[in-house]
Amino acid sequence: MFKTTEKFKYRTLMLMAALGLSATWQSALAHTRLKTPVIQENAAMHGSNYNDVVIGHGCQNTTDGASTIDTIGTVVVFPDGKDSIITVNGAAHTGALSDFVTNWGNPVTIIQDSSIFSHQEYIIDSLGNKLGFWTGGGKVLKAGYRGVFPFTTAGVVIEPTSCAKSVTFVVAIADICEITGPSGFSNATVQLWTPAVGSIYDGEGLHGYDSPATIKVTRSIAPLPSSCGDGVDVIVKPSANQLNRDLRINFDGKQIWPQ
Ligand SMILES: [Cu+2]
Repeated sequence: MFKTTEKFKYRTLMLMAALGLSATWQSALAHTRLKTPVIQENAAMHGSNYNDVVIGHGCQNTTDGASTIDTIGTVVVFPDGKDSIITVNGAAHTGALSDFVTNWGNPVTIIQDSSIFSHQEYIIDSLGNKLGFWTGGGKVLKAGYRGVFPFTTAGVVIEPTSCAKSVTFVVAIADICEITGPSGFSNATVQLWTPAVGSIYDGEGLHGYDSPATIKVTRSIAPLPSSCGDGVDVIVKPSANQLNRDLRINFDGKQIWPQ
């Protein structure tokens, strides 16, 4: 039979074990991600899907590596679909994105909101397509708190004659804690949730290395052609060229991050 003190010790140990487990589990989940990472095709007139970028934690201090540094802004960029890196069941695809998606080009709409950061602005290509956005300034996102940054994605329609059963878009996100140039990127200054495609934002060795957010569009309108068998999974990543060009903050005509 347990004495009271032994019972207490046992319970404390079990509680500590449980807390340890949940802390590990939470930090794995706490990377910056999209709140809704899987959606269906959406062909409705002006179809859109409401979503959020969720910042799970700030930057890490150099003393004990805990995420105690506030976030001052974030940049979010979707693949432009022009020079993007496309794989089909893991194998490189040399054709165009239009082989699998009929209407990619202008994927992002900002939902106006200044509850955390004061500024929101689109990242556009030379044709005015909205490929992403940045938000920053005003208040900080305090370390230890989560931040939710709303936006919508345009409805995605999978090419009906293709064998794609899903198309996953890999998103590049930078959560900025301190403004630096690329040589100053560290766990204390930025959290890079980018695919490692050889851009200046790869962040090799840093916390979020090659661990980007994704949004997966599952086929839900036209049935798979019978010749497709089980169908294929398509993954679309932004190119290094695109990230080097688009993953930045321009404000009043001046680049303010990275610098
Ligand atoms: Cu993390």
